[in-house]
Amino acid sequence: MSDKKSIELYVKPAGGWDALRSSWQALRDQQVVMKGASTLLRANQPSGFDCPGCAWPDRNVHSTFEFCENGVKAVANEATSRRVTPEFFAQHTVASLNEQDDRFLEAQGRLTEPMAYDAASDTYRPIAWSEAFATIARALNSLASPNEAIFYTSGRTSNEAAFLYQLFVREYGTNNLPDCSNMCHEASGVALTEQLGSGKGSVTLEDFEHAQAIFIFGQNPGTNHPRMLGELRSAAKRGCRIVAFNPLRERGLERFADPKAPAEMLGGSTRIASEYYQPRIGGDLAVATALCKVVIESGAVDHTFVARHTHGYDDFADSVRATPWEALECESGLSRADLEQAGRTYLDSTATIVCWGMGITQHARSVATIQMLGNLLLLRGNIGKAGAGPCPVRGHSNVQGDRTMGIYEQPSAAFLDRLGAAFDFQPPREHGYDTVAAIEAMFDRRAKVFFAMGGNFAAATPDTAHTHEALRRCELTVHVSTKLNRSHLVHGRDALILPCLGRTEIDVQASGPQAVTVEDSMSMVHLSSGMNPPASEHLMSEPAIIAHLAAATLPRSRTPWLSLIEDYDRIRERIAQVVDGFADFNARVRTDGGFHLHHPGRERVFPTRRGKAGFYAHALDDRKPQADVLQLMTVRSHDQYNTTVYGMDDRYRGVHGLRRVVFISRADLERLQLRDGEHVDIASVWHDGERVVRDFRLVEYDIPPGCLAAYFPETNPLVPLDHHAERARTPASKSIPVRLLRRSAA
Ligand SMILES: Nc1nc2c(c(=O)[nH]1)N[C@H]1C(S)=C(S)[C@@H](COP(=O)(O)OP(=O)(O)OC[C@H]3O[C@@H](n4cnc5c(=O)[nH]c(N)nc54)[C@H](O)[C@@H]3O)O[C@H]1N2
Ligand SMILES: Nc1nc2c(c(=O)[nH]1)N[C@H]1C(S)=C(S)[C@@H](COP(=O)(O)OP(=O)(O)OC[C@H]3O[C@@H](n4cnc5c(=O)[nH]c(N)nc54)[C@H](O)[C@@H]3O)O[C@H]1N2
Ligand SMILES: [Mo]
Repeated sequence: MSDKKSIELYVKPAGGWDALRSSWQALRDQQVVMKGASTLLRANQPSGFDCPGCAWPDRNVHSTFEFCENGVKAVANEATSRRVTPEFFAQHTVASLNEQDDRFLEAQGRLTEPMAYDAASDTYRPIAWSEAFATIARALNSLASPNEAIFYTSGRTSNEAAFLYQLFVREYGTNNLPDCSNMCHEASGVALTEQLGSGKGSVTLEDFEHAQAIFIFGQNPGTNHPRMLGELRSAAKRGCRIVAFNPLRERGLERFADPKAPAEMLGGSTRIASEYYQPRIGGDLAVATALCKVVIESGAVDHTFVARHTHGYDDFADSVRATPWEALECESGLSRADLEQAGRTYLDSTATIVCWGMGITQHARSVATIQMLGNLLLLRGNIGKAGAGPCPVRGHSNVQGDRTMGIYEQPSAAFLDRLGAAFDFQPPREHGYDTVAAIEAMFDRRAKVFFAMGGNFAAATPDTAHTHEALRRCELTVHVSTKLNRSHLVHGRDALILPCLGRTEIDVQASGPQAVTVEDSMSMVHLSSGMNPPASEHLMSEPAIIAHLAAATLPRSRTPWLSLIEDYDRIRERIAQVVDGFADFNARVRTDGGFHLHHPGRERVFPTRRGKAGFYAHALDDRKPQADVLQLMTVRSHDQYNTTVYGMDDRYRGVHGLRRVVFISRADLERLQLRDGEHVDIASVWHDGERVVRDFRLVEYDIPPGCLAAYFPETNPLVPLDHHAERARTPASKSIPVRLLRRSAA
């Protein structure tokens, strides 16, 4: 983590000593060495806290500590000994903080007291909690309609907090509950719900032990889900074929040295992907269609499964047969020989898991692509049997649970009926704003109050200049946060920062220390209890903040807000009344390792409108290459957690001390007469004009011609707000049409 700027190929396997060294460094940087070590031993353990790093499930609740470098970084940064105090805010105007980068903001440490923006001094000043709640209540109760308020959620929020939050928002009177899912796996939910009758993945960790093939599309587990590498390593060792599709050769998908395996730490390592294909950005719809074509044309369709459990096969098969190989090759960027090879690997396996991440969801055609992956699974009956099924790999540690608890702008009527009955009120029926619609509403002044339960809306969202203007037009912006971030600095006329406990911290309420629950990417629900003392005596828990805010805002509510938070078991009793699958919640979550939420697809039950799983035909795009327009994907570096920038390195991609880089192929460098190392501006090409970010260093890289990669959030200004997925409206931040602009010699 030195500040040396360099680019050099990383030839070692992922993991290994570098992962241990970097974890140690993270603990040292945050000065949490003593506390950190014991804190980490409790991550993802039955009596510990759920790692805030990612949504990958825990292997075995009784096993020893499962090492994860990026989990360590997430924990270390929450357990940091640095503090952002009222004195800090007094010394720094918001204007001066706005000149600092995201890494600086994060590095200041934990927020300690509620703060309110003071326009006269352009600083945040301390405010009492009661005054903060009264301020928000006044603002909310003076709006012409509850639909003028927006309530965002990021995916670290516990089930208990999420449940209370959506209840509060609906009692207040709106379904304006956008969340980070809108920018993340929304397309997976839309595609799978229509196709299979459930928006979640069907596989469990045990399935990884039985799969004969695992296909991985658009995902970088070495950085974003490091614990997944352990599963892939075991699978590879027993001969499971692992097939990766990614425009970049990601180190973690190629080789892994497990820090828990002594032999591998002495120089061995395991090859992960047995086949690695580099399609062009957005080429996966063509890849998945080609794989379906191989299955259909080789006569290997599981017709018994298809007849019994699916609809739509004939039309789908006709459309696939009619798609010419030339179009598939051209759109995917892969040769027919490669596509047929991958197809044969799929045919040779009797149990296949398909995993995918943001490289699939953040595209205009993401819903179609995911349904084509679903078609591929259905063709061979690869769902509802051991070792097979869809596996959308979620990001935030409780993003799936938040949705289960009702954080959703399009709630079902059945959910609202149960909620209204349990709490004796009439929930609003009109659907609310998703993330993109929320930005539009604030920009048009149809929304005036923006409240965020976690996250960093100003930095995570597309079209930064437009979004910032939208936030600044609000009358009030409020953020419940653990760390200082951009969203506190790009604020409405009035603004509040409400500091909360993190997941690693002890949460004491009237009845004693409390545990919360989370749901991982494979639908396991389990307890999480913090064990560090709170970063400051002024912090409140998220459930407590919501309960006090609700009590202040809704004097006529029949919900016993303050009693519910005295003992979180009471919240869980209410969840059990309202949310499907949570009967007997308190008892079941206290059994070993919690419980698994039923996924009907595991029994080959598909509760779609037709009562069967569906085949869906999707025509390919016909993207005509334009000479100077390239496709830019915005990805995460190894040293960041979404908008949180821990450090300046992206070790596995060989980048040190730099973030303003853009990866480009040698062919494009030559064609555009640019040089490796040269600095360029990047302009996105859109119907309403160009958006530009300045001064990025070109890095020659193994990436298909016509494709570029750079880091988010630096490149978010390039993502046009109306460039998003069909139906799911996920910003298409992995396929931004851009031009590279030569910088005039300064
Ligand atoms: N350490 C760490 N862990 C994290 C996060 C973090 O920022 N840091 N974020 C969390 C969150 S919220 C999420 S959603 C997940 C994200 O985890 P990922 O889904 O791995 O997210 P990205 O880094 O955006 O990487 C997307 C991958 O898709 C590839 N890709 C891009 N476009 C295409 C395409 O068109 N086709 C194909 N086949 N591949 C493509 C990229 O090269 C990259 O390898 O990770 C979670 N875990
Ligand atoms: N261009 C581009 N844009 C993207 C993406 C991309 O790949 N490319 N990825 C998208 C994806 S997948 C996602 S999920 C979103 C992420 O969007 P968000 O979830 O909104 O962003 P984060 O960066 O995860 O939020 C970090 C902040 O959360 C707060 N925080 C951390 N822990 C807690 C906690 O326990 N409680 C509370 N209340 N606050 C806490 C801290 O203050 C921290 O600054 O970004 C999206 N934006
Ligand atoms: Mo995400």
